Amino acid sequence: MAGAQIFPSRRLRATPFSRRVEAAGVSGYTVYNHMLLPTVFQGLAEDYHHLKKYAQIWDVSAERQVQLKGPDAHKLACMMSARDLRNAQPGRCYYAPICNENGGLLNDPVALCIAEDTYWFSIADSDLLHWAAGLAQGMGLDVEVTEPDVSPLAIQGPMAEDLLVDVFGPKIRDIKFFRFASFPFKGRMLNIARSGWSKQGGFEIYLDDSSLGLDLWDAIAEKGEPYNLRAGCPNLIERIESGLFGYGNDMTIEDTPLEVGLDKYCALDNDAEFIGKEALLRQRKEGIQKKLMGLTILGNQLEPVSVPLACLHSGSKVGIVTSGVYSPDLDANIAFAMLDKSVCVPGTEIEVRTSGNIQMATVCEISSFETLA
Ligand code: THG
Repeated sequence: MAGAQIFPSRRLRATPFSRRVEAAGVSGYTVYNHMLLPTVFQGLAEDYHHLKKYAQIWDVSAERQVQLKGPDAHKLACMMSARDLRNAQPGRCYYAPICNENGGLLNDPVALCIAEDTYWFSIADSDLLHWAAGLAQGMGLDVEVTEPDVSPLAIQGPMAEDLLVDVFGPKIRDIKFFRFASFPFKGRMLNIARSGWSKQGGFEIYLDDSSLGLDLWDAIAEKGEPYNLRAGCPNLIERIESGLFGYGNDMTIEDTPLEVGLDKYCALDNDAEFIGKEALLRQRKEGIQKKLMGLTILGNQLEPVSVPLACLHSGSKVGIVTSGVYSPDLDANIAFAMLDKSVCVPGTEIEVRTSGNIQMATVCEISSFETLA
């Protein structure tokens, strides 16, 4: 990839905010749900320090919505979601692992209950639309499954709340974590949730009319100066420190929610029915063979992991590093690794094969990165 550019075409979709993202000097993209998702602006570390102090505006349009609408929308949402959505309430968001019949993860969206007969699954990077539409067909359900014109714009960072109060008014403060409410903008009502893929606090605005994208960006940017607002994006360093997993990187169809530590989002102890439940119950009974753990890696500063790095213990392969990077604030290389259960005890020392090197590493709980500071 060195120096090469991503060649544009219709398949690689722009977003309602792309022109502003480019004007702001985006310097790296990834492809996510067939769409451009920024990864870097001024530099991974520069973006990270700024995110932890000020406010950033993120084009996360690539978190596409799979909309279920109709009399059977609730039924389909419940069948798809390992999270118990039977009592889902309009105005609430639910982090909802989606499994196949073997318990393998297909996606890990945020599910929004828009109305009793309307759900949005705000998806990670996989084509969940086809699974949902196929289930609706196969089960003979009365529900429309579509990808509506909805593009999330995130405002993240400790100053995000004050900034959005200046744009949308003081009612912004009343939105609780993982809830949303609707706010007027240019004659439309936009859903705004307190959520987002960082642990610095913030909101996600679900723009449901692409033609207003630049106006929305500009309305926020106009009030941004007191908060040192910059364009940003989900930040690799911050999200690893914060224990946020990325589908396709830290988990795939080969992994179950139990192996990724998402047990608490799975309805295994009540009579909720969902696809994959039997497999997960069986796995819980038999015990998992691998688990996503934290790692601190000694030695050279780690470059962002692009291919899974082999983990070794006494000469045998015991797993892979799925994401990893050097954290300036922790002054440590931190990583997620899918590891054989034999080494999943915090404190266990293993080796990681980085490009041309073997580096010593210590297994830890993912939640313990913050205690390294
Ligand atoms: N926002 C929206 N859509 C998304 C993401 C997002 N789709 C893709 C991806 N991110 C989905 N993955 C996650 C993972 C974690 C969280 C959100 C989306 C998250 N978790 C909280 C935590 O870990 O503390 C709390 C979850 C809860 O309590 O229910 O925020 O970011 N729109």
